[in-house]
Amino acid sequence: MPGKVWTYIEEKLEKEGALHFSLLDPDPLKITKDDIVELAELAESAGTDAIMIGGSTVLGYIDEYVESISDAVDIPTILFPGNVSGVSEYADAMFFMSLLNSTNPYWIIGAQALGAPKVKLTGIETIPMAYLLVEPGKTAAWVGDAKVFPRDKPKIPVMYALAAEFLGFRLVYLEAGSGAEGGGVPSEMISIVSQFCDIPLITGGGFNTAEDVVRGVEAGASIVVQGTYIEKHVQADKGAELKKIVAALKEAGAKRV
Ligand code: 1GP
Repeated sequence: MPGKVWTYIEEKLEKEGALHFSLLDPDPLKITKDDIVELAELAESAGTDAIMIGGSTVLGYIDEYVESISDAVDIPTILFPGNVSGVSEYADAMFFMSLLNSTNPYWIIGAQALGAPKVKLTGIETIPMAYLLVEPGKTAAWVGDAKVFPRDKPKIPVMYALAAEFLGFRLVYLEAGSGAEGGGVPSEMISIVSQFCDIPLITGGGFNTAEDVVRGVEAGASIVVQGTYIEKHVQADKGAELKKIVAALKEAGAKRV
């Protein structure tokens, strides 16, 4: 049975056409707990629809960070685990992900099996998501042994996205990698994948401006994720620019309802 967070996503997508998710990386070498909580609060005030928590190199403290973020915001917190270490009972849900274009079975099913007993014990809501890495792929591609999709070959991810749909995944994530240059996944790739595939498309990696985000939605993405932008800019202007980015995304989304 679909859980609360999935129902929230589906209902909001139906009403608003597109959603904005903010990704926070709970890496104690990079950010303090107080700062990450402030970012989550600012992102929520700016209108983001959910907080994703995770990264490719999560180093300890995940529970403490996730619990503090979940206590501070009313919007859903969703784990975006980079490995078995990214599981925490304090989030509202988790993306239960498989990196389908990895060359290493560990990232396709091994980590999932090793993490599954803890996930079951926590009782956390799981949302099955196919994770597909596009050039440059950045740290996620290196860690995940991915055979990244070339940016000029949009038809290859279509095959993977269709396979994901037929395997029962609820979402397909086209990921260029955190900090990717070039404004995110190419529009043509988003467009062709979303045309052929009936499950919602989520995309991220390098979407830094309102223009990037609107381009993603206009190409066919249902959810656009911003991480680096939030980490670098939101504290300085207290989320004023992020509010404009989210508003621009919602305007583009409304045209699809
Ligand atoms: C990474 O897609 C996300 O998994 C976010 O990417 O940090 O480039 O926004 P950015």
